[in-house]
Amino acid sequence: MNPKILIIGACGQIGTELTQKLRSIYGIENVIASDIRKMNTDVVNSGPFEVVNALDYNQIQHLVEIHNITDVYLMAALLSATAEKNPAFAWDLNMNSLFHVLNLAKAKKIKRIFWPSSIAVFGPTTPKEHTPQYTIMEPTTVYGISKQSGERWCDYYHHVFGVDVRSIRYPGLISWSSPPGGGTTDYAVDIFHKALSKGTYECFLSSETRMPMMYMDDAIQAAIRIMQADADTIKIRSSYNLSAMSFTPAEIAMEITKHLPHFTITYAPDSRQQIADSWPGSIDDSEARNDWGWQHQFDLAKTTIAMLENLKSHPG
Ligand code: AKB
Repeated sequence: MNPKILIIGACGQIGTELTQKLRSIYGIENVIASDIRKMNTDVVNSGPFEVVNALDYNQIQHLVEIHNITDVYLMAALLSATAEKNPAFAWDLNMNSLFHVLNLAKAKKIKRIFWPSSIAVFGPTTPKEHTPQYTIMEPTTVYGISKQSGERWCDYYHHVFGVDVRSIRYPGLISWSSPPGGGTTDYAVDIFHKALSKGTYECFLSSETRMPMMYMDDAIQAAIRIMQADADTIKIRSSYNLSAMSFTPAEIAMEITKHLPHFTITYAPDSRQQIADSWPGSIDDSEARNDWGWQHQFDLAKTTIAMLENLKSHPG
């Protein structure tokens, strides 16, 4: 039987593409998109849409009941750079929206939850290269602290209450159809826009800052794959490491010049540099590959081609 899906935060960077993909797989009527405002016409006009505040348990419960929801994808969150500017609200949104959905599952009102975690759960004391699934985790950002706490609660709700929650630790995400929203990895999206519009880009991180990244198609594929997997193959109920590629600003700039030979990059690191320096350079995701068959499709070369082609054919 098809799941009946509610996406909370459907107008954000991941939610926008996730909504379209889930609608193409499960049918438009089976995927209810929701967000705090009607912020994205593609999402709002392509199927059922509800305005919901992710901090309001009663509103979410009402939607779950009237639409007979089985699966919730909770995508609403404040990302790393924005969270540093508003720590109290970031903690409130990132934690309490998760509790609401976990409690709905505990009360058996929904069957499955997808909740994204992040490489931000790691910190400066974590091994930097090939960061293992199980390792030292001392995040130094508000966002990282909220994601690490969220992971512990997911694991707790699974083991104590039998809640079927599934999660992955996303690296930086690169997408052309929707802008990123206040993260430290956003430069890897901005750079393509500026390369095409201006031929030059001033990067807010230093040239050698290596970070794990992923093309949005892979990120969406991962979310759907982990949700489709048999419950007993999901051995980790906190969150799975997930990896596709790692590069520095200098390396992505070099890749862009293969297609736009006159492109230039300059560097003016700001407060986001400190956040980036606290995160891993590369991730070991063998558990996700072994347990539920995760495989990425896009490396840096393929991502660069996809970004440039899609932005050229969909300007503005
Ligand atoms: C951010 O930069 O905050 C996010 C993330 C790595 O979770 N893209």
